[in-house]
Amino acid sequence: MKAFVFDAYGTLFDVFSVTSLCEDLFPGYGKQLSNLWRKKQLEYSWLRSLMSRYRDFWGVTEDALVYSAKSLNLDITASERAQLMDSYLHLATFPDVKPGLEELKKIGMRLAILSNGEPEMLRAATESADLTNFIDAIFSVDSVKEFKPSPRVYDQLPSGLKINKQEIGFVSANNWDVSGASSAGFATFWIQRSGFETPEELGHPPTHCVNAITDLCRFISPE
Ligand code: 2OP
Repeated sequence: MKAFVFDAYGTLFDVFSVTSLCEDLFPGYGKQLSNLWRKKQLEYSWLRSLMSRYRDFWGVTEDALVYSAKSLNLDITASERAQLMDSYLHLATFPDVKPGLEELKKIGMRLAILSNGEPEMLRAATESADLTNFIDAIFSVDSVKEFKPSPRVYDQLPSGLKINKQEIGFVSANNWDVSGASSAGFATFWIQRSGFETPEELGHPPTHCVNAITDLCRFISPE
């Protein structure tokens, strides 16, 4: 294994760090709004792939926010919408992210991101979270105009990193994303932070399950 490639939203960045702003803007609805927003964001990405109607993830995320607010009967102003969208550029990272990436970098691993995110939003979130020094490359679905779990998305990794598929480990906390990467032939690491998530019934299980990014270095044998 020469490189670890990480999913972004839900794996490095905590998409539910928007919940407190949702609650400030819509008291009593913070949790519901942030949960529905994430659920619809993913649904729209899958639906758009099936419809062959790609729209970048920033647009998909905004559409999902508008739908979610409407469906909860929340009157969202243009400025509230902009504030919530802006929070996507400054998401918090999970506590294991920085120490885990630091350890992997120290032992010489190449580290990259492969995400549904559109390149500019990924760059902004990476910079805001102070991860730029750890990440060697950022790959986005935007280059293939189809969302995960299309195999075309994962297949850009070997040529992008200029290494063999067998030398790449794909890391995600999103179990369906792990299934997609496993199905595309990559070694996969499912980050199960809560430890009790149900594996997908999609027939392509993770190669390894770990509790945190800090557990990944034990899979690398010293040279
Ligand atoms: C990502 O591609 C799946 O949202 C997740 O970053």
